[in-house]
Amino acid sequence: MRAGTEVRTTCAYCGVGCGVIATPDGKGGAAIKGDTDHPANRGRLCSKGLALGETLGLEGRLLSPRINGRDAGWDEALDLVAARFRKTIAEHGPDAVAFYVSGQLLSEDYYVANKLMKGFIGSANIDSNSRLCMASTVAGHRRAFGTDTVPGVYEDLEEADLVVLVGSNLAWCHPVLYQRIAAAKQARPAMRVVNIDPRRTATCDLADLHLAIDPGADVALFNRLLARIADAGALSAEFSAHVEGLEESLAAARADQGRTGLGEAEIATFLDLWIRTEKVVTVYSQGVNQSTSGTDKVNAILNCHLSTGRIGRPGMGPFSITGQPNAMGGREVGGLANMLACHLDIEDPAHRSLVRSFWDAPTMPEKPGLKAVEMFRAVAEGRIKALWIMGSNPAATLPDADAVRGAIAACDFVVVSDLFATTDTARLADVLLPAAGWGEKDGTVTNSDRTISRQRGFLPLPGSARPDWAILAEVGRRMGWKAAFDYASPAEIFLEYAALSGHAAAQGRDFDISALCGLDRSGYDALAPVRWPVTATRRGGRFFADGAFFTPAGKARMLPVTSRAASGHVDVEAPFVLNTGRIRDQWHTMTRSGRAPRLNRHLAEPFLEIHPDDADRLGIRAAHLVEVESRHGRAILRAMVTDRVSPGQVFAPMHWTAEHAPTGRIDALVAPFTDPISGQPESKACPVALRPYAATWFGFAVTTTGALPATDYVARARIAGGWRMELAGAEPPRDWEAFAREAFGLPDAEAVIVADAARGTARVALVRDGRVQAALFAGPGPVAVSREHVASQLEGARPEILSGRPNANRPDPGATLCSCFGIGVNTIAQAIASQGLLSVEAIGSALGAGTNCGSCRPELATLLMRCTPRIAAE
Ligand SMILES: Nc1nc2c(c(=O)[nH]1)N[C@H]1C(S)=C(S)[C@@H](COP(=O)(O)OP(=O)(O)OC[C@H]3O[C@@H](n4cnc5c(=O)[nH]c(N)nc54)[C@H](O)[C@@H]3O)O[C@H]1N2
Ligand SMILES: Nc1nc2c(c(=O)[nH]1)N[C@H]1C(S)=C(S)[C@@H](COP(=O)(O)OP(=O)(O)OC[C@H]3O[C@@H](n4cnc5c(=O)[nH]c(N)nc54)[C@H](O)[C@@H]3O)O[C@H]1N2
Ligand code: SF4
Ligand SMILES: [Mo]
Repeated sequence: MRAGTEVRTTCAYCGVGCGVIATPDGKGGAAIKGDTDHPANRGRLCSKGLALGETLGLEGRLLSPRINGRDAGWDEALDLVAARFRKTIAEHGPDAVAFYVSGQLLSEDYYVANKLMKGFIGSANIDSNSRLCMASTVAGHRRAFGTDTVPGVYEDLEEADLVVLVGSNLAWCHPVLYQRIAAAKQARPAMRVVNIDPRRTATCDLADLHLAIDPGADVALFNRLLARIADAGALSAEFSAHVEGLEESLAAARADQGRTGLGEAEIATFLDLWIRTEKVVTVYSQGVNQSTSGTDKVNAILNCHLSTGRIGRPGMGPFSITGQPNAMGGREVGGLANMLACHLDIEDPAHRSLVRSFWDAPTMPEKPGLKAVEMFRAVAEGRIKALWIMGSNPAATLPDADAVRGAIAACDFVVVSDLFATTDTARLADVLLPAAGWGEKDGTVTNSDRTISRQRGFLPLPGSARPDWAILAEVGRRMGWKAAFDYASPAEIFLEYAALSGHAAAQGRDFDISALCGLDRSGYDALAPVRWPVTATRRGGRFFADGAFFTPAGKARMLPVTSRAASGHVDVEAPFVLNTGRIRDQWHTMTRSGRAPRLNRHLAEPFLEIHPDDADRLGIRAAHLVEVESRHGRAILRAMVTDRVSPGQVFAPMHWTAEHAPTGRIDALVAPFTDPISGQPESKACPVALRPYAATWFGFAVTTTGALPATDYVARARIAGGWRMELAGAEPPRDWEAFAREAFGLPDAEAVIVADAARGTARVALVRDGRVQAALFAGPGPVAVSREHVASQLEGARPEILSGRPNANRPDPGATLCSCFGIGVNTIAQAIASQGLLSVEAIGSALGAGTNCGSCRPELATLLMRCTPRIAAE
């Protein structure tokens, strides 16, 4: 793509699916802005989307295939993969091999992977990280609707009079949707928002009511709602003709004695509001899905909408929002072990034979394959002997992650396709295949409201990297299926897929994009965002207002469900419930977002939110370290003492891996409990024990080298020109200079040392040619230096960096809140106080903070609340 040419594509991250305009600079980078024509975002982008340009550099990229650590050519690598898979299948049968794929693949990649495994290898052992993400929703939708259909569209969130968020930190995880709701609420102040989450998150800023529900108790609450709907005479007589199972569901709801942890008054407020507001959308995400009762939670929510007929009409309906950019597309292509392409069912013989004959395939599995957690158990037990992982980092993100890491390491033959060789999973591969990444590859993704958008390449393929679909098709051909995998472009794959969807629709399925199978190559290249269904007669609307469902009887099914406690409540030796999730500026295992210095300035270290009462009782001090232990593993995290979490509950982010903080791998602790129906793991309620970590020294460092010190505790993050690190240990080093040289890999640098033996503090700068290569600040307690200042001084730094703070005339900005303009929390607090700022808008006019992407606006509002009363009191 010529430098300066604008290319329309779709964001690489979340399921909002924002349109992005990338303008390549001709040097491997690109300027990024929001696409005002894209229906998902109309020009808005969040902090992560805006920083995409900072993640494109080739540093650390895997640029050629590798076999057992040595560079290899594609022919050798692909022949080896094809031969080892063929041999394993010949010796042990098709179920001895597996693919673990990802909602971050494009639909075309995903379609080919699924076709190869199910139709040609003849096993259903292809599962996806969507099992950890959307599986409970898929199962709940299929139970209720007969298909995995999202009934609504994004506009419903704006047209609703009540938006209920259940287990969703929308402000941080779907920021542009959050802003759409915020803008709608500002325009129509009568609109109400309820947030149901055990934690008080940034999303609460928009909420009129926050229900800090007990972990796992959502079924109990929505059963209360269903019973009350009936009592209040709010059942829809008209819609009931389209629904089965009302009586049984109502009986189960009335009988449910489950506790919610909420007060009767707040429950009553919520029930009344829901019942009296016809236009209600219930949005839900991982607080619902990632649970041992995830599928029942989904159906408990759907029951309420079905019983009132509030579904598929403007401003009303249940709304599952997807996580990954192509989580939805993966469901459509049948990327889960229990699905076939185009929402066809693996258990249905007619569906199997349709897909088999359409593909002209030699075989088709008759039963579902292994779901993610079972799949890695089978790897551990040696039942799976050849495994191919694409676009995911399961050694860090599956529950019981240390066991998963061990299983992958011990597997006979492991192939990993990724952009990087250094992920926790890639390090375990026998064969590493360099995949093309965002900005380099072409295809389609489907977002949360069924809108299909093109991702378009605007950079050349780096090194010998190839798109995933092309790698998969090559392996298919080398395994002997030349005609079936004879694709020359993603367009050919898409057209085949669109044609199959027409046949699926003829079998009574919802997913139908058959009108797109007439596209030619240039039509595909130019494809504008389009919401499915896309048929000769229908385009993109809502589902189910007409009462026509995809079950055999054509009716929706309400399901009797009963609440049960999360597995997190049962362990006396591990009395805390560990909840896990996301932070605003990082994406999963940080392989991409972690490269953007500006995204590391918000929260640079793994942490544990713990209630002040619990912290007091256990002697855990703010900013000190805390050791967290479960039956499966152990982590050391920074204590963030806050009443955002309730007593007895703690929260940790999921993002840190061995690459950035070896003791921060939170999934090492998470127990592999799964939902009995969906197989989705309970990532949000694991029993753990806590204790203070007895560090005798703490350190903060900046370095130009990438070396990861072998200290008891380390967390590193990229900054301009190098890395910043937090360090700690049980035994203080005897010689700080020697320690620094070894830790940062700088044996020959000159050292400048300022030490205070009495206090036990030391500051060491390692210098080469007058330039600081590393600076370490250490002491017996958490070190108080201006981290932002020190980090900003690394490029071209002089030994004066050791003062650790800016000159008196340059105040310390504090941790960055507004990442677009790089404005720190201290700067904002200072302006609130000195200028008497009273609103987020006023902060914006004074400093610019919050006026670009808006992702920090909820935090600005919280800061205002904290700072303003103090001003009033002064
Ligand atoms: N910044 C950022 N955004 C992302 C991602 C990212 O990595 N970073 N990842 C994307 C992906 S793949 C996904 S799946 C989405 C996830 O998006 P979300 O689901 O919004 O994010 P989480 O932080 O995983 O969890 C949401 C909330 O569920 C709450 N919760 C925990 N247990 C319960 C419970 O029992 N009941 C209820 N009601 N709530 C509970 C948690 O306290 C948490 O605040 O985010 C997407 N967007
Ligand atoms: N404790 C806990 N665990 C969780 C969760 C939680 O809330 N709590 N959430 C779960 C959820 S919802 C999800 S979605 C998962 C996410 O977990 P993962 O999918 O394992 O995490 P990512 O870091 O997104 O991994 C994506 C990998 O794909 C690579 N990659 C990027 N683009 C491409 C490409 O185009 N092709 C190829 N081949 N590779 C590419 C990246 O470099 C990265 O290594 O984590 C799950 N795990
Ligand atoms: S909300 Fe942010 S991360 Fe999600 S698609 Fe839009 S720009 Fe990307
Ligand atoms: Mo996800």
